[in-house]
Amino acid sequence: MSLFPGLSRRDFLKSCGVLAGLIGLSGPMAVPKVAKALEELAKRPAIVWSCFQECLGCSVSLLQSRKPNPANLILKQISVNYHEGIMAAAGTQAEKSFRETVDSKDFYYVVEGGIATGIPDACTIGGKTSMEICKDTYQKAKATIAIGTCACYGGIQAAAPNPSGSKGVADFLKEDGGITNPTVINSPRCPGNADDTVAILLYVLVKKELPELDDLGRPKFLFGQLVHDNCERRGHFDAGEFVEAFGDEGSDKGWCLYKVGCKGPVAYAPCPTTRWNGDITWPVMAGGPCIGCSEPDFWDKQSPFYEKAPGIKLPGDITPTQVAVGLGALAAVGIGAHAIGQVATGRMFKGAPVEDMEDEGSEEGGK
Ligand code: FSX
Ligand code: SF4
Ligand code: F3S
Repeated sequence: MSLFPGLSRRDFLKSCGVLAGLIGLSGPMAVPKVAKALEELAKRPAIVWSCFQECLGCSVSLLQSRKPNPANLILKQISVNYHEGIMAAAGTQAEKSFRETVDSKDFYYVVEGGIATGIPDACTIGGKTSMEICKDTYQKAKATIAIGTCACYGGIQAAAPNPSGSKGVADFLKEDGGITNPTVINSPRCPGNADDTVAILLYVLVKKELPELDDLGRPKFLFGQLVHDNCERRGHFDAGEFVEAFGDEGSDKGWCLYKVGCKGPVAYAPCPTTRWNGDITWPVMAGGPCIGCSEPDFWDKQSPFYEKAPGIKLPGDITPTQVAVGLGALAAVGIGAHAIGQVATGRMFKGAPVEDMEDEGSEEGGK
């Protein structure tokens, strides 16, 4: 009998190909490797999923992924032994499942939501605070993944004045939990994205190692590029074609949203490629600007949401003299024509060119 009921071998291998691409595997062995890992998943590794200070959007995002979809494929194969938001069990029965799984030390820990460190009692489950639960469970898990910006960096609860002292898991463990250099894989975006969650789980299971993380704890294979780098409206940015006000002619034509507040040039996330609602859409595609939700403290640092991100140089801002001098210098050190083109249009060095740091407002809006 198939390990994946309802899925033909052909569709199964097709999904394996999609997942291999997501975690950066290529070559003839990529699909067999992923297939083997998924078949191992059929033995149902255990997940403990905590819901702390959040809106449950990350779980809903995962549950509403489209069929057939890699997320569904994996969810059917994982034993989510404990999930406060969606499990059928309640009370002592739920507690029992939690305790047994955590004590087995044979599980992966997923955290959704911020940790209440200022008012610990602001978030309690079964009489224990989020601080107590998170630290104890982290110490026993095989790996810990923070899903959504709340679990990564505190999220909306952490917006000034942050009354509950909300923090992301890694910051809490380090600053309040007494754990030096905690290892937490951060998967931000508000809400967390289903394909990111699946890709990270699969990466750990297939490669048997943690992905390389950036300085904010995000896997580089997912969060290594700016939203701006892969945006379908990027051609309009480069051509200087901007929406000046919502509902104008530029809006109808699908032009760039930078001038109405898009923070794509400062937000590191794979939104144009791993999207929402069954992979159908993402904020910019739906006509709204990116508000930089993949970045720490985005509620405070990326707002006002409908005003331009400071410090971004527009293509038309580059004078002919600057271009000539810049290209001459690059040619002198032997950089190829393609690379020169990327630099001239701002597509190298992580996307948009940043203006001189002394420019007005340049301290805000960045990472
Ligand atoms: Fe936070 Fe998840 Fe934002 Fe919500 O539950 S990342 S508030 S949309 O979705 O934790
Ligand atoms: Fe896309 Fe926003 Fe960049 Fe414009 S500024 S190209 S809308 S990410
Ligand atoms: Fe968030 Fe911007 Fe992506 S708002 S979901 S990082 S497009």
